[in-house]
Amino acid sequence: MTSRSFELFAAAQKRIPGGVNSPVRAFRHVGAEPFFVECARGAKIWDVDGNEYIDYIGSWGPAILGHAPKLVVDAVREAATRGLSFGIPNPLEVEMAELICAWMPSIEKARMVNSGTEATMSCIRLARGFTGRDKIIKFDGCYHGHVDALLVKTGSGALTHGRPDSAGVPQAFVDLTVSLPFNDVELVRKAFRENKNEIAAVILEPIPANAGLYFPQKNFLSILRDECTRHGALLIFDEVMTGFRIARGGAQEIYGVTPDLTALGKVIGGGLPVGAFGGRAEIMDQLSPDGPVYQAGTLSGNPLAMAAGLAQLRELERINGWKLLEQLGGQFEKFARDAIAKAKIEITFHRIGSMFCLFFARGRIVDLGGAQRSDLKMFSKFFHTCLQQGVYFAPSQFETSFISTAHTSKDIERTGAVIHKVLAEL
Ligand code: HOZ
Repeated sequence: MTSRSFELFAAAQKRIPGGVNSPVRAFRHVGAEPFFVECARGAKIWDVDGNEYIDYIGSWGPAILGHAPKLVVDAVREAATRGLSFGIPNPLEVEMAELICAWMPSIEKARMVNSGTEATMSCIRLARGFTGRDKIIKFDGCYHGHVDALLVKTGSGALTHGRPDSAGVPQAFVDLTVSLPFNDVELVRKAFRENKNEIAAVILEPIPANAGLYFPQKNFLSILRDECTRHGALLIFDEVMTGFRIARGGAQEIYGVTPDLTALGKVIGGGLPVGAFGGRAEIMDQLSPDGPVYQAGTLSGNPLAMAAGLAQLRELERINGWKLLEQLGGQFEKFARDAIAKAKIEITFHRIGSMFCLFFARGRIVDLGGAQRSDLKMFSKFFHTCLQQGVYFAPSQFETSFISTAHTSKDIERTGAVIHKVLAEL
């Protein structure tokens, strides 16, 4: 622990619960205290004590072009000269909705919100309003923000801190949520049979990235699609992490499965607080003022956030960022696999594009149960030793790390050398 960070954290703990504004930042999973950031540029962050790190969090996903890319900062600055928030429609909201619909063809209409949590929460309400049903199927370890109905066997900070079911969520809400192991189609079919005509929606991260990172098995997503259609339920993809990150059209493009509704966030805000949700027009038209489902927000479609997101997404397309991220991810994977092959301990490495995770567990990991086999002590040692060497990975086994287009081959090479050294000594 460095001294200025130590002082700041002591002060923070007096006035902010747990000293943090979001539990994943607390470093408790790795038995430590967080460092405080002085500034961040490109792939690097510097803490308040002058330490430099190669950052593989990127603000938990938004910083796909790296930190503070000039063109995004310029776009925000320029938008700010015209006003910070209007509470009246502005042209950038239309541009953003058009871009989202063009890049993700399952979305015919989109609405902007301020966070991924709001996006999934709004999808659930809309699905209930559209179907006239109350129950939801979700999957163990999938995290969809801190929405009451979805804080059941959830992932991310709740799982990290050992409380995947939150206090404060009324039992009546929990009773409406069926949480199942990911990748188990038989249990999905059984749940539909046992809750006939009661399921409003199945919601999932098509690629779960909040309990580490694992993947849908062959046909899992298409079977979910068929089951939802057969039973009159909506299929909701939470692409807050994967949307516009792993491909221009997100996980739905990669797997070729069309959801009814999609929740988005992170990269679409370019680092400012943003979420969005969208889907088929007949469903989205149920929203107020056209329809009976209420959903609103003073800052929704905020001009600064729209300007930042549009600048980031257009630049990503201009440089074909997805191709570059795949190259960097491939390079990272090669270094990581070489180091793992030489290590004495069992590690399972998962990657898709610019998202990756090292599980300190052996064997196939396709669900939360698999992720929970990980050796958390070993993970913690790995995390700290990498941090000491200037490489910052997610401070929890139950999170995913991210590469940005600002990472250079040299950064990746240096990280590879660090992983190699650290794993050899574990
Ligand atoms: N969704 C982020 C990754 N699991 C966590 C962000 C947060 O909870 O602060």
